[in-house]
Amino acid sequence: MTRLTDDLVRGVSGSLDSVDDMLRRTTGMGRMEMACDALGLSPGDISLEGFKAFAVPITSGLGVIKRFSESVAEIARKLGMDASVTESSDVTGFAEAVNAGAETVFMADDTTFAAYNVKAGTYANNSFCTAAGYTSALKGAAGGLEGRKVLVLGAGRVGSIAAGMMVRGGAAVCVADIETERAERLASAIGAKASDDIRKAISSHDLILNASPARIPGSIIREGAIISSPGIPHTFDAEGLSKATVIHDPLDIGTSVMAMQSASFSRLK
Ligand code: 2YJ
Repeated sequence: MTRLTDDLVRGVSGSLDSVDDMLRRTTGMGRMEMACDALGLSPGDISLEGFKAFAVPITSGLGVIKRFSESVAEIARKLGMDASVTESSDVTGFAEAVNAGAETVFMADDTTFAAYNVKAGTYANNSFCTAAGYTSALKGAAGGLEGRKVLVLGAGRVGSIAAGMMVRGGAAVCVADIETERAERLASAIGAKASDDIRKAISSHDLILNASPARIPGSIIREGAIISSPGIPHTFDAEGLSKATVIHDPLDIGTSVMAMQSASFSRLK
């Protein structure tokens, strides 16, 4: 799985408003509406009054990513939470958050990014929430996915979850992966089709959920395509960006869904 980097996270703080604008423009939903839609909820279903959240820097593995915890807390604040970063890291930081009355504690190592709800004793997971957020964004931008052909690029964690969600939502899903067998395994498990020709699959789809790190050349993207693209690194050329509506940010969409799912564990009205 791709790990975020200092460079990818550096721009997040400054782009919170533009991500919200981009979501409104392309999907008709702002961050809050998209996050709730991804969870099958409405903003009015969750009360965030006095909701305390903390992001705890985690030093294990490859260590702390500059501004990661700060950016997570900023995203939670944009949703109306009282969110901050703990002074301490790791287990001491977790204890600090709980002692300060945290309802949700965000923390990520190199494998898992979780938003643990202290009251409910359960957590929101970034892979599920990223898949749900980008699926909701694609659905919003496409005006619904039922009966529509959607290509899922990448049969990893996020792609697999998103593909399953879209099949259950009535979309005709085709899965492609550089490891053809992985795409075939996923497709047969969820009732989708698999393609062994990625270029052909891209050029024959108007709706794409790109959960892969692949660079998609603009020359094979259809004019007017909608690409909901959690994949990191995010590399589209000028031609691709001019032909397609591309929905992407490195942290905001997935984290927003996590924040709202975690809150829903204890604050559903
Ligand atoms: O606290 C920190 O600053 C770091 N330990 C954050 C690490 C962030 N982790 C990742 O980027 C991993 N790829 C996990 C994200 C899960 C994606 N579904």
